[in-house]
Amino acid sequence: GIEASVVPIATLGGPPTRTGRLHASHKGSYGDVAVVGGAPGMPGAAVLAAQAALHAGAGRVYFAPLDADASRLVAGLPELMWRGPRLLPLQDLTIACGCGGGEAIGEVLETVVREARALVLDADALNLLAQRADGRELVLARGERPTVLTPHPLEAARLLGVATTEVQADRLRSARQLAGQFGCTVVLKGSGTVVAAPGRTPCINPTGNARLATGGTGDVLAGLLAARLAQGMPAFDAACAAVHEHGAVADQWPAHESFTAGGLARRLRA
Ligand code: NPW
Ligand code: AMP
Ligand code: MG
Repeated sequence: GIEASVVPIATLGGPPTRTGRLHASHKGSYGDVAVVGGAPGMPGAAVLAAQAALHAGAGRVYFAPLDADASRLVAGLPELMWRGPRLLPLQDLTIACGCGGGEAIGEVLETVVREARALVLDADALNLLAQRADGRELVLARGERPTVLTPHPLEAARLLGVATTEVQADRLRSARQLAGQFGCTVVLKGSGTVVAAPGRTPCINPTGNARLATGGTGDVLAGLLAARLAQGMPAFDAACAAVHEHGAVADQWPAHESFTAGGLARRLRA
């Protein structure tokens, strides 16, 4: 008969492997991300977020484009599981939402915000929140759950109802104000990204450079952040880690290589 088993059976809780993942882990151990976005004219935003979530090591990535045309772009990403926005099992998923959502995000935003287990709200999802009289209540309604808003200065200005110059004049204060208003973690993007959350000392991210000033890098950050939340990191920690890593990849970019948001997504690691 067989006398020896030469490979010990690893258990969850054993030492991490070289990749930092546990031997006996499986895709269910690393969380699910659903990307809802990609309206007509900007399917790429949702594709970039989904690609970032995959490369950052999310266990499964569901893709719910708001424009059927996105199908042509996801052909190169067979790892994605396509769902209509209304077919997602939202309660189990972290949602990177509003990446290039356009007006169409309005049809699903409420369901997404009410049902998701954790939330990343970016771009048009934020613009829509700013327009809705009940935007604040919508986010606050579910209380304690990992939620991160990722506005750039103009999106932050829309949420606060002030001019962009006012946001930029005191970025720490603006980020804290938004965190207080929405009761969640806020990432105020731009050079020296600020991460703020109620009851936490805000952080100013030291990484990143003007290479990031190109279309789609914000969408990549949303996908990366969703992956970190899906992997179980608390919201504030996930936000700090994601902006640091996003900037560090741009800082370490090979000088002879052109920089694109797609290339940035592909360089992310679990
Ligand atoms: P300015 O020019 O200085 O007055 P918008 P968007 C300001 C999708 N995308 N510091 C700046 O204003 C997104 O996901 C799709 C200071 C800038 O012109 C959204 O859904 C892509 N100011 C949608 O497009 C790739 C700053 O804000 C203005 C700033 C629209 O999003 C691209 C832009 O804000 C894009 O991601 C800073 N650091 N950053 C795709 N491939 O499908 C921004 N501003 O009008 O809200 O437009 O951010 O392009
Ligand atoms: P978005 O405006 O949504 O496309 O997001 C742009 C991303 O690139 C954010 O993560 C910004 O913080 C980052 N970014 C843009 N410009 C700069 C810059 N000059 N220095 C550092 N980061 C930047
Ligand atoms: Mg953006």
